Amino acid sequence: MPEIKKLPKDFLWGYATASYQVEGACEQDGRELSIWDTFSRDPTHTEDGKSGDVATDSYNRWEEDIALMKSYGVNAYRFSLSWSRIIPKGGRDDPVNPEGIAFYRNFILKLLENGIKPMPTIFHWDTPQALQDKYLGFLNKDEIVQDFVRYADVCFENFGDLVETWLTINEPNIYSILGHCIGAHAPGRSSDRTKSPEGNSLTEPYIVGHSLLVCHARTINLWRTKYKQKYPHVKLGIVINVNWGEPYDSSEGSKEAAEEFMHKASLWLSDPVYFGDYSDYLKSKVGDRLPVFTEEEKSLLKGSNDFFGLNHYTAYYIKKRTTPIGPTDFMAQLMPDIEPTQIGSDGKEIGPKAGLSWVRPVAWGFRKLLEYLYDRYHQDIYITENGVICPNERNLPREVGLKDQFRIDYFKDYANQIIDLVNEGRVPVKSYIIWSFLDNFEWQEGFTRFGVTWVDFDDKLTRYPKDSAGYIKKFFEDHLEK
Ligand code: PNW
Repeated sequence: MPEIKKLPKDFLWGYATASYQVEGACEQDGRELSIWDTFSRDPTHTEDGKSGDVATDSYNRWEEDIALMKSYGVNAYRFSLSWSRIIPKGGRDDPVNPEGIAFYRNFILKLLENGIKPMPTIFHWDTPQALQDKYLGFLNKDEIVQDFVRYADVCFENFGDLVETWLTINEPNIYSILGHCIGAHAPGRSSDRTKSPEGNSLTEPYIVGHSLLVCHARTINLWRTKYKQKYPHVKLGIVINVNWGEPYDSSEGSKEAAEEFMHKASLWLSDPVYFGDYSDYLKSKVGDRLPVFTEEEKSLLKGSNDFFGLNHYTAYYIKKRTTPIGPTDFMAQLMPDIEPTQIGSDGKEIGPKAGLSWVRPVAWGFRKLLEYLYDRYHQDIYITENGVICPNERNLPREVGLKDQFRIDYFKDYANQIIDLVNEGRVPVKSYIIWSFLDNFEWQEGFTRFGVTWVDFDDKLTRYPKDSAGYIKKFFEDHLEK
């Protein structure tokens, strides 16, 4: 028997969700609406015409969910806090909702009681509607920053004694682009004038991304000045979505295109966290559409991560654009000269088709990306999301769907990249958090099946473990040092 390569026993592994995708209870116990409630209640905005009003009802089934998670063997759980449940109107002078606080406090205590480390995300896209109405949310940096930091302060004040790992903001790149360029996500501002006559798709994503970064920086500054001394062991970081862009072929053009992809899709919002400013490369490409940080903001941003929070799903080949941009092409408006493709120059597909067109398993891309990020930032990497939907999973009957071998293969290949990199001493990866614990509300896609747990959306939202949940449990039993 070959010796099994191990991960250290403090390696964090478990599953992730986000408040709007699972909680439901959207007007229960004082919660008020977020931009996602408003957006998804318009049936033209989701694939199946459904909203997340009920989602998987995890707000009411939290004890059952924690028990299930415990049975999966995890040692960590990443979830997000709903801003409008904690401060229903969102603003710095608005009242805190005691029921919201009690819910999350009990929830976190129960996780701890079960040996599961809480990894809360402060903001996973559900901006209070009241703030969107009042001043257009993240389009107004000076307003949102004050409200955001007060919200973060309420979170730290109430849960700071229980949490060792905080995620400030989930995927500012996706929130900016999908919400303010192609309009597929809330608040639905878009280049398509029939959807959003007031939007300006080429500048707004950069304004929103900028505000999110300043919110992150000021939240970290708040922590470091007000709480760090009391809880010195606690770590905080922002989460960036980074997919891998592989040059389509060995031409200079493809190499340049791949570099442009990495910068414009992702490094855009991670470089400032390490270097205090956007890269010169990005500035040269985006020009005066890119907002400018003040000197104070630069110094607060630089070094504001204790780790790199990485959400990663897939890889693309990148080449100079040769085909016209489609109206919903993800990110294309912001990078019109380059073209991501899933077919290589050898005519072969980059990976097998999955249940969502943009995700294909490409485990070698994960390895390349982890090396690339570590060489750029020299910091611990926490994988905060990674996952896949099986082909046609959305339409399968349950008995078939529970046998999710496609997902098992994906996790086996991706997790093995981490094990290799850690054992080679090449990249310090400290967590593997899988998207997702449950099938849930997948934003504009409506209800899909990203989970290791099948949720019966037609019958009482009953939960059924898929084969992958058992596989992963055993995988970590075998690979974590005792
Ligand atoms: C992430 N893309 O979103 C989010 O953090 C989760 O809330 C979400 O459910 C999960 O990934 C699966 O999609 C993304 O189009 C949404 O490249 C879209 C993209 C990437 C990430």
